[in-house]
This record gives sequence, C-alpha cells and structure tokens, in this order.
Amino acid sequence: MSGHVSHAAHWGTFTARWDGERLDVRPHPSDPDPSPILGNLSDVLRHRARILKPAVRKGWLEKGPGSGHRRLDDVFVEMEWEDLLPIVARTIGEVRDRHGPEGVYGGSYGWSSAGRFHHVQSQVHRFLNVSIGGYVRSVNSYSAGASSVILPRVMGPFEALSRHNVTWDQVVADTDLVLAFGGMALKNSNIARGGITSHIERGSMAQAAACGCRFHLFSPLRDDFPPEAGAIWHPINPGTDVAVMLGLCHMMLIEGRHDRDFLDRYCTGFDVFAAYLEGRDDKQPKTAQWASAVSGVPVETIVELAREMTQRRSLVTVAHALQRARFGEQPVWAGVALAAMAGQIGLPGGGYNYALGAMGHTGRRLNSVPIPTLSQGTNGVANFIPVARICDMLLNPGSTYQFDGRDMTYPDIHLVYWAGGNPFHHHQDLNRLQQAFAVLETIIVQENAWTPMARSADIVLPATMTLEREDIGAAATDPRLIAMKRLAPPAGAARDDYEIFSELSRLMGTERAFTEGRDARGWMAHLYEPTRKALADRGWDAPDFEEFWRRGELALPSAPDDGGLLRSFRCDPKTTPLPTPSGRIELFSKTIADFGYDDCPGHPTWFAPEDQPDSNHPFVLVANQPATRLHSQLDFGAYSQSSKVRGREPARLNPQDAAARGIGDGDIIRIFNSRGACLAGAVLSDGVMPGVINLSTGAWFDPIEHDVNRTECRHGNPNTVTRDVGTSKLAQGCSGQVTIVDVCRYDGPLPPIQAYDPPTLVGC
Ligand SMILES: Nc1nc2c(c(=O)[nH]1)N[C@H]1C(S)=C(S)[C@@H](COP(=O)(O)OP(=O)(O)OC[C@H]3O[C@@H](n4cnc5c(=O)[nH]c(N)nc54)[C@H](O)[C@@H]3O)O[C@H]1N2
Ligand SMILES: Nc1nc2c(c(=O)[nH]1)N[C@H]1C(S)=C(S)[C@@H](COP(=O)(O)OP(=O)(O)OC[C@H]3O[C@@H](n4cnc5c(=O)[nH]c(N)nc54)[C@H](O)[C@@H]3O)O[C@H]1N2
Ligand SMILES: [Mo]
Repeated sequence: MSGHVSHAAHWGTFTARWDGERLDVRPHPSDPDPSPILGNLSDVLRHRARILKPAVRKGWLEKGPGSGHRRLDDVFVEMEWEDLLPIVARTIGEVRDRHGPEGVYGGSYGWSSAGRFHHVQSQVHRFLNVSIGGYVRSVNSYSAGASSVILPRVMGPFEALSRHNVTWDQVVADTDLVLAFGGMALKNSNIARGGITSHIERGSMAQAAACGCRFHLFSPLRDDFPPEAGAIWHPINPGTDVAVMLGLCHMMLIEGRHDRDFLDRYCTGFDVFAAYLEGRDDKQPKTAQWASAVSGVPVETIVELAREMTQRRSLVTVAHALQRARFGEQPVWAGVALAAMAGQIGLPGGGYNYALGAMGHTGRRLNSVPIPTLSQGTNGVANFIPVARICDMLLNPGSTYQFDGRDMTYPDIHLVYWAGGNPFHHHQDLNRLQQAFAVLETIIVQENAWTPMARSADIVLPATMTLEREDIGAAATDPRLIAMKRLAPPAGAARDDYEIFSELSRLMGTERAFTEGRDARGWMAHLYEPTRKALADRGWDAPDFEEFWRRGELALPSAPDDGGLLRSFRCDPKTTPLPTPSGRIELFSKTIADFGYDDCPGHPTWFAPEDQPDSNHPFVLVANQPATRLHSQLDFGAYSQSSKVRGREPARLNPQDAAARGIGDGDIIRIFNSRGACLAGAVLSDGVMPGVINLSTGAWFDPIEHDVNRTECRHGNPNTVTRDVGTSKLAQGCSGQVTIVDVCRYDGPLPPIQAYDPPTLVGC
C-alpha cells in the first residue's frame, strides 16, 4: 500500500500517507460512494490556522479572571506548557473552592473527531469529574433537541426509532412510497459519528427507484434528494410541514381510509386527534385546502398522496431539520400520527422512520457487539441544562424555566472548559453569544485550530489533530473497527487531549484516578477488550489488540434486520408494549397535556411560524448542514474552500428573487435582520424555491466589529441572524434551522477574509 495506513474521519474511513507537506488520501476500498469531504484533509495539517503553542489572552494574564467582553482580535501571549498548565490547574481549583463544581460549565458540546479513545467530550467530562467532582452538564443535542424528548414520550426511544427501524434493504425490497419531509440529502448521510466505511445511500435509492419505489420530497430545496432517487419535488414553505401532515390525515379521515384496526389496537388518543383534525374546538378543519393555502403544496398532491399512502407500502420520514425550529416537536409527532393513520408502522419498509437518511447511521443494521467507549466517571453535580440554552443560562443565573415537565433553575457559572466543539458554529444569535461569554471569569478552550471559539478563550491549549495520533474508529452502525494510525508528528507544541488532561490531573493530585496508570496505547487495548470478548463469545474472529492493530481493521457482526421495537410491538403488543405510559403510540399524551405548556399541547398541533416573512424580512433563510464539510471542521480545507465565492460562503437563491433585487450570480450579498448580518456569495439556482435563501452553516465567524454588542460577519456565518430560542417548554431544543431575513447586493469595499489567521501572538 505504498506506506498508506488506515485512519477514520466522521465522513469516511481511508488510508493515507503524509509526505511532510500533503496527505495523500484513498477512500476505504469497500466504499461504493466515498464522501468528497475527504478532499478537506490533504492540506490542513500544517495550515496557518493550526494552534502551535499554548496561549493566554493578554488582558486575562495581566488583569486576571473576569476581563469582560472578549474581542476576537485581542492579543494572545504564547507560553510554555510547563508554565501555563499550573495556571490552568490553579484557576480551575480556585473556582471549585469558591463556588464548588457547580460554578463550572463542562457542557462542552461538539463533534470533535472520530476516534473513540481521544473522543474529547468524554475526556473533558472524565477530567472534570475526577479532578473537581463534576460540572454543570448539558443534555440532548443541537441535532435532535426536540425529537429526543418528544419521541420517547409518544412512541419510543430516539435511538431505536431512528437507527433500529426500517433499513435500506427493506426500502429496496418492500417500500412503494416514501414521503420524506426535509428529504434525505446525500450530503448528510455522508456523515456518521465515529466513521463510516461504506456510503450505501445513493445506490440504495437508485435500486429502490428501479424497483418502483416513489420518493416524494417535501422541502424548500430540490437537492435534498440525489437525482438517482428520481424524487418528485414538492416545494413547501419552510415551517409548514405540520399543516401538510394534518391535511393528509384529514383527507384519510373524511374518506374513511384510515386504518381503524391499527388505531384501535396500537394507539391511544385517536379520538382527541380526530376531533382536532375536524376542527371541533378551533373551528378550523385541517382540510387539504387549508393545508395547501398554508404550505403552498397543491391540494391535488395532498389528496392523491393521502389515497396512495393507504393503498401501497408507505413510509414517512421526518428530517432533523424540521424539529430544529420553534415548535419543532410538532412535525415529529404529526409524522407519527400520519404514519399511524396509514396503519403500516412495524411492517417491513413501512410506517415511520424518524430521520432516515440524515446521517450514515440510519437505515443500517446495528452491530451485535459493543464498540469501545471511554468511561466518563461520576458527576457529582445534579444541575444541567438542555444544551442549546447556554446563553439563557449565562445571562440569567438563578432564574427559572420549564423543561420536559420540570421546574429548572439556571446555575451561576464562572468558568467554562470547552474541548471538541465550536459554539460560534453551533449556537444561534452570535451577538448574544458574545454578550453571554462576557459574563464569564475564565474560558478555557482546547482546540486544533484558531477557531472563533479559540479566539474567544482566555486560555488556549493546542490539541493534536486526529491525524497526529493513534485511536480506534468505530460506530455502532458500521461493520468495521478501524485502527486509526498516526500519520504525522504533531504541529508545533500540540499535545494529545489525553496528555493535556493527564498532566492537569497530575497537577491537581488526581492523576492516578484519571489515567488508571495507562498510557494511550494501554487505554486503546483496554477499551478494545469488551469488543474482543464479545466477538470471542460469539465464536467470531477475535484477535488480540496487537493483531487487530497490525491488520488495521476488524469485521464486526451485524444484528438481524428485524425492524426493531416497532416490529415486535406490531407482532405482539401485549408482551412487547412500547415504553410509553399507555404502552401504545400516543396520539394524545396525558403526560404532555398535564404539563400545560402553551407551546406544546397534548396532541400534534399546528402552530403558524412565529417569524412570518413580512415586508422588512421577505425571505426565509434555511441554515442547513453544509455539503462541503462537517459543520465548521476544516473549513480551511481544499474542498470547502472550492465552494466559496470570492472567499465568502455560497448563499443560494432563486433566479426570480435575485433578478428582483438586482443580484447576479457571483455577486456578494448582505443577509440581515434585527439580530445581525453577514456577507455571502450569491449562487443562483432554480432548485431553491422562491422566497427562500439557503446559507449553510460552518463558515468560520469573521467579525467586523461595529461596537461591543454589534458585530457582522464578513464570511457568511448564518448564526449571525438566527434566533436563540427554545423549540418549546417541553424540549428547549435549538431553533436554528430557519429564520426570516432581508437581502441586498453588497457593493461596498470587500473586507479581506481573516477567519483563518491566528490572532496577534506575542512572546511571554
Ligand atoms: N443555524 C444552525 N445552527 C446549527 C445547525 C443548523 O442546522 N442550523 N446544526 C446544529 C447541529 S445539528 C450540530 S450537531 C452543531 C455542530 O456543532 P459543533 O459540533 O460544535 O461543530 P464542529 O465544527 O463539528 O466542532 C467541532 C470542533 O472540534 C474541534 N476538534 C476536532 N478534533 C478535535 C480534537 O481531537 N481535539 C480537540 N480538542 N478539538 C477537536 C474542531 O476543530 C471543531 O472546532 O451545530 C448546530 N448548529
Ligand atoms: N455534509 C454534512 N453532512 C452532515 C452534517 C454536516 O455538517 N455536513 N451534519 C450532520 C449532523 S450533526 C446532523 S444532526 C445531520 C442533520 O440532519 P438535518 O438536520 O436533517 O440536515 P439539514 O441539512 O440541516 O436539513 C435537511 C434539509 O431540510 C430542509 N428543510 C429545512 N427546513 C425545512 C422545513 O421547514 N420543511 C421541510 N420540509 N424541509 C426543511 C432543508 O432544505 C435541508 O437541506 O446531518 C449530518 N450530516
Ligand atoms: Mo447534529
């Protein structure tokens, strides 16, 4: 293999060789459709954006913790590890002594890299648990904030419904009709946390289409399905899917096509839901005409699909995107109700698969053996926040809020330790985020590169990139364990996350508990053991760690394609009820109704979007996942850079809208609303419905500072304009997917892109 060795990224497994300057990357030989995102790896190892030495914000070093507003272009002082780590240990210790571990936020959300040992979220949590007895944690994700709370209450565990349900094999063999709300863009299924050795979605869709399966795409964007699926595109006003779902349900109801036996035997609360469909209380029957007027989807489409759904093997899917919005619980629940009325839940290739196609984890068989996972230890702090409420927490310590039926109180945070995530990527309303960070005494960030989060820190600790160390790549839905071999020496003085935490633990007197006496290799062998043992118990090839490492990968057995919990529930609802209060699918939930939340009532409910386009904000901005990278990772890589327009993130809009605004292809545009603004590069496309602008996430925030509380981004980060508000009192999830904006051509002088330049660094 000419010196190529195995490695893994969230966007694919590969072999690579480094020649001191560039990485030559070859996709895993078994991958039929490798991700183009591999193209970001070749030139990043020695990019100028890498952090080469530990550094401290000059203001913090001189004035101590509590320096207030942090500017991204503040000066940093470079220091030696030996000098800085004792300061870090002392600073954390002081906060613990004054405020207890409750004063530290270790929520530290983010994807970091694929290896299971150096998984830095696990590392930072373990470190804080062991060294100071815990930290305020976060629960749930930016991905699935609303669905991960509503699904278990009304149907079943999130993981089971998204990842152990209908497989691509079933779609090919059995499905006639797919109603995909939010689509199944291949850009999204490129990604699987922990690595992916075979991208099967394109081939599966092509095969299913060849077998007669019809894919229906409800989305503002045509390319939420690949051409191979032959999908029929139904452009839909963003945020109006619930209306279409209710319209389909109402149509089934008035034509008597709904599956009464299924609803009687497997569901509870259909009477309440049916009364709502008929408009008994709100005087608004949820007719196809009503749904069409709200959503822009033609009446005939709704009428025909409602008929077809009940006559053929049909599958309803709902993308994560739909629930990353205010009232995001509703499309998830209304999708359940729609599939329940069609009566095919639990049948092969039929029913409801939440988020099928949103990642390369879905539609596959689970492994029947465990994958390596690092134990995080025990957190002594009870308080936590739903992950996307970080700014509310920092700005309102001591105030109360509702979450999933509980009265919660925001803690008073003094220090934040962030490793493996980028809040300037994932969080909404970046002006507000900066105000929230200003209340903190100290921010510590462990990073590979000078991301905006690193530049917002007081203490910056340079971590190796995955390519610079050894690890094990694995995902519960991928049939291969990958030996991730070291490809290059660390950039500058970067250290492995584990090494940094080990040294900090030593300084804090907790080294033994953190390391358990193991070095990184020792840990990998230790974490490999449960997998090896499970393989041996099943009589599978179960080599010892050294042999696995030598081979570079290991095959893992898959569990049967058995349809999971929905299939067993359908076969025998008495002995295998669903884990809901009624043991059934809840089309009315007494539990949720009793919470009394005005923004999440007891049955799937239509809420008009709070932010309706108006004369000041005539466009809906769709801030979806980027096609050319994973989130903000390696935005400076070649493939991501190849998509930029004069250095700015591409923003796609319909040619009609562009013409009305005098915007031409390749022009720089300014996207703005009352919260903020960013520049972007216009790309005209008739695959974007009129009235919509598509600016994906992930361009590194590159501020032009007007005053302390008002920055704009010259590069194209959509979170400058998104709204920082919970989905509802039930889940308090992230609402970043859609927002209303205006847009104009930008003819001013173009500020240079500085996002990837390190801040000014001075010696100690
Ligand atoms: N408007 C809007 N916002 C969104 C979304 C949206 O749809 N619209 N989507 C949301 C979703 S679904 C998600 S999951 C989030 C994602 O948000 P994040 O997960 O925070 O985004 P990433 O860019 O993956 O951040 C990972 C960071 O870890 C760093 N890193 C990588 N490897 C290592 C390592 O080994 N060690 C250390 N110390 N650091 C490392 C990378 O350099 C990078 O900065 O964004 C959310 N934000
Ligand atoms: N290439 C790439 N792939 C990724 C990621 C990445 O960063 N890059 N991130 C991964 C992660 S962490 C996650 S959580 C998943 C996210 O999975 P999703 O959240 O499902 O992905 P998105 O691309 O944000 O959204 C999917 C599509 O939904 C459509 N959409 C938006 N709003 C609406 C609406 O109101 N109605 C309808 N019908 N459609 C709407 C948009 O056109 C969008 O392209 O993707 C994963 N895959
Ligand atoms: Mo996500």
